[in-house]
Amino acid sequence: MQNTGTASNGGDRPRRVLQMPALHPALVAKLDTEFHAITLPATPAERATFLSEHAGAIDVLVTSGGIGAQADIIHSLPELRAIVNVGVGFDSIDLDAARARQIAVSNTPGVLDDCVADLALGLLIDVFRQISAADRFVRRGEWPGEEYPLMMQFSGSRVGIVGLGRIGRAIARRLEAFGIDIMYYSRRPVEDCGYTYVADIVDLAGRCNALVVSTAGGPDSRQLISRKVLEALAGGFLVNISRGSVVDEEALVELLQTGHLAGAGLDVFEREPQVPKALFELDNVVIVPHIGSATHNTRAAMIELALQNLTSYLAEGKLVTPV
Ligand code: 8YV
Repeated sequence: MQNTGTASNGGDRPRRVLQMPALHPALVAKLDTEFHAITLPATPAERATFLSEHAGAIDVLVTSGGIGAQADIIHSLPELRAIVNVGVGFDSIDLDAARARQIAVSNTPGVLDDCVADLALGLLIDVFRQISAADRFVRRGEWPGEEYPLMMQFSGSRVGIVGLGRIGRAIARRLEAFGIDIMYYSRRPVEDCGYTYVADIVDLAGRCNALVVSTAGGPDSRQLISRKVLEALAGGFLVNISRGSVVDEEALVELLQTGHLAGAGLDVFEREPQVPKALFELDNVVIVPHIGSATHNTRAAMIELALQNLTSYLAEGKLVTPV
C-alpha cells in the first residue's frame, strides 16, 4: 500500500511524513514501508543537517506521548500541517505553537481506557494490600521469623477519582465491583453517573481513603494535587496513572517519608524516566515505569488509530480523532 502523495498540500508534490526517532518498532515498520516516512535523527548535530535538507518538505509529523513535539521542532518545519500522536495525552506537544500555525493534532482516545484502568486498580489493590511489599518480605526470608503486619481492606473503602473522563469512568466501573464508595472531582459534575461529586478537591481528599489521579496533564492541571490536597489525604493512598506534572512531587515524597500518607502507587513521574531516589527507600510505594497502556493489544490499537489518522490526513486532509 502506498499512502503518500494522494492529497493536495497546496503544491504539486506528495505529502511527506516525518517520524520522531525511537517510536514503537511496529509503528516504525509501518511508517517506513507503507508511508515512506523519513526519521528525524536523534542527535542535535545530525538533526541540523537533516532539517536543512528536508524541513521544507514535511507535511505531517508522527510522534508519541512520551516523545512529544516541542516548539523548536514545530518551528523548524515550515510546511507542517498535522501532528499525529500515538497516545491519548498530548501535554508533550506544544499546542500553542501548533495552533498558532493552524497545525492539526490528533491523539488516540478510547482505545486504552480499559488497559490504564486495569493498572489503576492493580496499583490500588497493591498499596492497600501491600502485595509488592509482602512479596519482598517473603523473598528476604523474613516469613519464618514473623507474621506480616495487618493492612487496610480495599473492598468497601472510599475512593476519590480526580478527573472523571473516559479513563476515570473505566476506573469507577471497576471500583463498583469492590463495593467502593466512589466520589470524584472534575471541573463540573458528570450527568447521570451515580457517583458523588465533590466540587472541592481538598474536601474530596479529606473524605477518602485513596485518591486516584486520572485527569489530563498539561498547564491547566499542573500540581492540582497540591501539598494541601496531599495533607488532607492524611493516612490515605495516592495512585497516579495520569501525568507526574499533576502532583506536587516534592510534597508527595515528603509526606510519604514522614508517614503522613499511607502509601502511593505511581505509574508516572514529573521527570520521567527519572524517579525521586527517596521513593526507592519506601516500602509502601509501588513504582512502575509508565506502563498504563503497555500491553500488546492496547499498543496495537493505539498504533492502528494513529495510522488511521495519518491515512485520513494524507487522503483527505482530515484527522479522525483530532484533539
Ligand atoms: C503512553 C500515555 O505512555 O497515552 C498516553 O497518554 O501516557 C501512554 O499511553 C504513551 O503515550 C505511548 O506513546
